[in-house]
Amino acid sequence: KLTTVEEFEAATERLLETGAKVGADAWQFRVKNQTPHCKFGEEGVCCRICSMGPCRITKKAPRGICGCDVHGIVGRNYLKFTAGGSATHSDHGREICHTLYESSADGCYQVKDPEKLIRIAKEWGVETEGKDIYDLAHEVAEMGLWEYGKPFGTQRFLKRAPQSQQELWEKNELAPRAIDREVSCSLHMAHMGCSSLPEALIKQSIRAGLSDGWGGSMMGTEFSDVLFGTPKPIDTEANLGVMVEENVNIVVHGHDPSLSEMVCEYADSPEMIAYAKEMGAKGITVSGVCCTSNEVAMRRGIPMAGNFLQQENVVLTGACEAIVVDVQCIFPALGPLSKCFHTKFITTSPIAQMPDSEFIRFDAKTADEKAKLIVKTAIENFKNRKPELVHIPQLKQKATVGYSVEAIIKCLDGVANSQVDEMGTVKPLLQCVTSGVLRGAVAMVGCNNPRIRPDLAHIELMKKLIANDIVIIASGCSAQAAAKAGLMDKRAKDICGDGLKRVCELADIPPVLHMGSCVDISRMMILASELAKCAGTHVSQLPVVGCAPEWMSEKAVSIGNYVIGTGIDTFLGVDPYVSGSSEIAEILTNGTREWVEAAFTVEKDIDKLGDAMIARIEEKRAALGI
Ligand code: BF8
Ligand code: SF4
Repeated sequence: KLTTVEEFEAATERLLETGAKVGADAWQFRVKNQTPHCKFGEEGVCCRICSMGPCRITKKAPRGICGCDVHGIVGRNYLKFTAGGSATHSDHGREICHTLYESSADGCYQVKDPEKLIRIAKEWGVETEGKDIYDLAHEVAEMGLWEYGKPFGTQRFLKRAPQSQQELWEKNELAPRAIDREVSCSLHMAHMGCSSLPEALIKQSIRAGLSDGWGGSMMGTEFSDVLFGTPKPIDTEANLGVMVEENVNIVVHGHDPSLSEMVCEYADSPEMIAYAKEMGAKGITVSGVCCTSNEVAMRRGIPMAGNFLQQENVVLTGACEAIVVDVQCIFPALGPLSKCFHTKFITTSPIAQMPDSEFIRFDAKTADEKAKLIVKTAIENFKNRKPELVHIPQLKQKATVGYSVEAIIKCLDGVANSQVDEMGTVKPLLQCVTSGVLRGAVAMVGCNNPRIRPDLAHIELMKKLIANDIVIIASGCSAQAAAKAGLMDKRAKDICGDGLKRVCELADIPPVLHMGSCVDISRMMILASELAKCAGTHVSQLPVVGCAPEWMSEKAVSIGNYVIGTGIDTFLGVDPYVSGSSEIAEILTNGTREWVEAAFTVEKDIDKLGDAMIARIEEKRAALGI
């Protein structure tokens, strides 16, 4: 039985009652204070990039003081938004490169998937024969770091795309050069007195997005696999009920697995468990929020306490000894909120420093001692709990996660006909699609956003799509919504169409496949590329679309740009602040087809959004004659 959004909300209501007792604030109240939002901001027509402004475009004032029109202003804002996202994902990737560079046989980090490292090294033309695995790791990590600032050439991983996509990128000057260059070039173009031509601004948005998806994020994913292992199917659980009242609860939140992996490692050590017992707890439970949760769920089966808009709920349980964060998507609200409880809010990265937190600086060189200190701090905080405030909602679902591309290929060997099909390739998957057993695939990604009833769009869309024999690949907070609802339980096959149900049975998979965190959307690009290569088509011809129904962050816009940039139509449930410009809206929803054969659709009505995706998938099938 699936858990409903109503049940999530009832649990939240109960937690907010606890919050009321201690005077806690919550996003539900702040949203009210911020509504209605500023119209100019919503439409993207406010410019404050120079101090002659701010200028806002209206009927009466169609141009800013410098003469820039609404299309230039909306386009520049969109480009800056994208650059913010691209910088953020890519900097995460850079940190992982540094962690790989620090890896050693006897240090804090080891190489857990040497085969993958060797594969990447060969792909990059590095001599691997007879080389010590750590020498190779350092060489490849350094090459990865050069991808951020190299003066010449384009991103190495672009070669993984089908030839046709690479040609489009070359022809339209969209192939991303050094990652940092694309971010800085975007900021340069969006400076006062530079670009205001809509086409130029959107093209650069796509290029900056591609430098993320095929550059920074892809390195983040690939090197995380090298360091921490390539995900394989593993069982876990999701929702707040994974926290255990008798145990010390440590919640990891953020994005970089370098921190969360280490915390998990120490929390699981006999020494720390014994210490927790000594302090009156039965044991230690680590659970996660947001993408770092996806990372450790995919590799270790660590349970997922919740997604983005549930981060405050974790503290509101009164049973969270420490919420340990690194970077991105962390509410500054956690500082004051944790002060209402006994919870320690531990920040660890110079990139994300916040008031009312305890800062334990984490880095690759001292990761072990810092992780130990964090776990100890949490254990020692157990005694400070206020029992009258403790309430953990007993909601949770089982989930099977860990579907990297490598894992999907392996599972699908289960549906392959060993007489005709090549094993160990995407061919069986393609065969399912061509024969119509599966109608297509949707990449469901992105956040929660209070503009949309949290999780409802993710869950309703997934239910509709799987009932129509469309398999879902999910990541980020979308994946967690699915897991909380029960859609990643293999038994969810029973609410699928007959074709998908059959595939789930043969391959022993759930109908919604957890592909990881948001940087792991790069995995989706690889899967789509492999399918297109195998089918001998362009990516854009595949019956595959992307969807971010509840997105909120700059990173999500960067992702959107690289997903359409890779030839995959993308459906959004929230407008990226572009409704103020008919020209920018037209380019994003249609004009980009000329360059990359894909575009955005923005539709706020969930039902229509689902219908539009199904219609697009069927159109693509018809065009292929399948
Ligand atoms: O990178 S889905 S709320 S957690 S931005 Fe953030 Fe959005 Fe969640 Fe991960 Ni992605
Ligand atoms: Fe106004 Fe132009 Fe300055 Fe923007 S760049 S704030 S539109 S004068």
